[in-house]
Amino acid sequence: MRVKSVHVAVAGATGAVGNQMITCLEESNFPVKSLKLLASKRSVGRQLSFRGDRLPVEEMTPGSFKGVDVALFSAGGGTSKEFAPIAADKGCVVVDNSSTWRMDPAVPLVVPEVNPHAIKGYTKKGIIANPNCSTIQMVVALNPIHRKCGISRIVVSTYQAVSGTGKKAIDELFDQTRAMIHFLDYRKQVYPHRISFNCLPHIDVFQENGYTKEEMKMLHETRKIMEDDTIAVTATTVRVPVFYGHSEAVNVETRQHISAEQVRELLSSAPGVRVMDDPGADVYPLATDAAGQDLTLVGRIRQDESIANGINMWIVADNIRKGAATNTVQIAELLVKEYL
Ligand code: NAP
Ligand code: 12T
Repeated sequence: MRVKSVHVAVAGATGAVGNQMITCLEESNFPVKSLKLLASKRSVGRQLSFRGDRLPVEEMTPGSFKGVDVALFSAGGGTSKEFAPIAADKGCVVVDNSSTWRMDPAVPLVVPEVNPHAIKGYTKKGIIANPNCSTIQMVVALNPIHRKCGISRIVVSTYQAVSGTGKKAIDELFDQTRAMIHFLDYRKQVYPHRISFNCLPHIDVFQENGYTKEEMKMLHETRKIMEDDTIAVTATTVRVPVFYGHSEAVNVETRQHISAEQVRELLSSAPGVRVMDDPGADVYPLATDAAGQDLTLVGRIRQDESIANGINMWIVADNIRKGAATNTVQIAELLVKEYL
């Protein structure tokens, strides 16, 4: 079957995620007829490479989306809120990376390995939401277990890389680390405390219930993607001094019993997953294994011996790739192939 070729725009093309989106479009042989690169006024005059061409970065304005079929957004929540409806009005389908539209009942929230069928709901608003990075890698690994034996509760602690916050946070970890090892004064701009040689139990903003917004996203988004509002989720999300790759310690309680060996076997053939689990040989997934590739890596699979039906595991993925850009491009690929 010949896939039709489309006019694409990347909004936030100069950012950590937008830049990776351009790379993912190249790597996936996405059927791009033309590519428009959008960012703020500050970036006008810059050029970025795509398939051997140098393309100009343009300022995003309401007129930017005329003639664009698919727009991949990663230019911040405020920008998505303002521009996604404008783009959709012009007949463009938006795949949005911000948290703005994720819980809107008229907007599908999609992880292709889990709920690809939900994409068809794009027609309601012309917007499809890409989930939060920590949630994506968790549901890729847990959905096969949920389908087989029913997950009743998830307890998760995350170890999240600074690249999730964007370019400025990557620089902050680098600059603070350099200052520390040279005994110089360090500066804080992005995070409220020093991130180098530290762990901050604080991602996104605090809510009235004492949880952070990141922790609450893991509850609400997991239920929406897995299409099951009975799953209980409790999360503690922590920023660690790692550049790329989020790690998660996950405990699941299931309705039916499953052994660690059965989980290992189930996940060995699960889409988008690679099992790396050989403690005797010191094999378990690391952020450095995850960085630069698209699979969700799972290891340390073992029985939770404190309850009847429980499993513990360690889940790692590249937060900028599968956690953001890759998942967005995979959604757009399915959209073009099956629906446009
Ligand atoms: P970043 O590195 O700070 O990049 C931000 C991008 O947005 C830049 O291209 C910037 O352009 C552009 N931008 C900012 N204000 C703009 C405006 N008024 N008009 C047009 N473009 C504007 O951030 P990032 O890490 O790539 O993240 C971008 C967004 O993606 C985040 O805000 C978040 O919503 C989303 N995100 C989602 C996940 C996820 O969990 N799925 C993970 C990370 C990020 P200039 O270079 O011109 O300033
Ligand atoms: N604050 O898109 O700082 O919901 O790592 C993703 C990552 C929000 C989001 C982060 C964030 C999102 C972060």
